[in-house]
Amino acid sequence: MMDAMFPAAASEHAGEIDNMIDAVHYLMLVLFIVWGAFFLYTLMRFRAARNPKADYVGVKSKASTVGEVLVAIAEGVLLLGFSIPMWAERVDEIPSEADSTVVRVVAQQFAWNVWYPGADGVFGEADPYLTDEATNPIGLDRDGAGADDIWTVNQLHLPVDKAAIIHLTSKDVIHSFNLPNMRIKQDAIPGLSIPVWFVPTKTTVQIREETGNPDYVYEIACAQLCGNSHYSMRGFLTVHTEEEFQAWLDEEASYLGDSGTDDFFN
Ligand SMILES: [Cu+2]
Repeated sequence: MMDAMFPAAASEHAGEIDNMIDAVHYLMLVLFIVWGAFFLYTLMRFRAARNPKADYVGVKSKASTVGEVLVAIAEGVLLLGFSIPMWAERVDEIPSEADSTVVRVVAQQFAWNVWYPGADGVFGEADPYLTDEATNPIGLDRDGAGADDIWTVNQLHLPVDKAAIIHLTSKDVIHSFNLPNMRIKQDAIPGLSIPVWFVPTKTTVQIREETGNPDYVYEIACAQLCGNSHYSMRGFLTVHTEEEFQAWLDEEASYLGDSGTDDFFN
């Protein structure tokens, strides 16, 4: 019912998250009305005019205790019955890499470096001493498995209807990788590689049709205040059909000339 207030949903698990948010808000609405009414009732019932002498016994009804227990039970059901199982699926049921699109995302002040393993499907080595902010922000070693790796800045591309596993890390401070349409948000922490997974269910073309907005884009936001240009940490996710995705990868690979630089920003 509150769907219209959420960013357009475009992943397999988005509906579950939205239902949970709805349930929490409806519970809060009920609490607001019932506790508010109870508060007004007590103001009237125990007003000075009606109670000229202090009453040292006070309320004898157990109604508020019963109410508190019912609320605690409802919250327990939301937490143990819905939230924790949903979270467990995110962190424990990561699909196999063989059946997924596997990407690394390296956050930094103030951009998202997106790294694909290239044609061999194997990520190369990264060496901090090779890092060059202009030509090699991830410090990719082009010798060995890294020869065909592809990286972009602020441009994540994925095929539709296939699990995407994103190994998330950060070069400097804590960032938070947020794909609002995919209902994904995870901190990127220096020194840790954290897997995030989801299944995008609508291509960029489809979401543009659905929203009636020909310029609609899936955004990557940084959801953790990470420095003075935190606001500018805006990336884009493009969801393709499988064929379009392959064509995009091939195009990116075609820029891997003999120049030894990676100065493509697409
Ligand atoms: Cu950030």
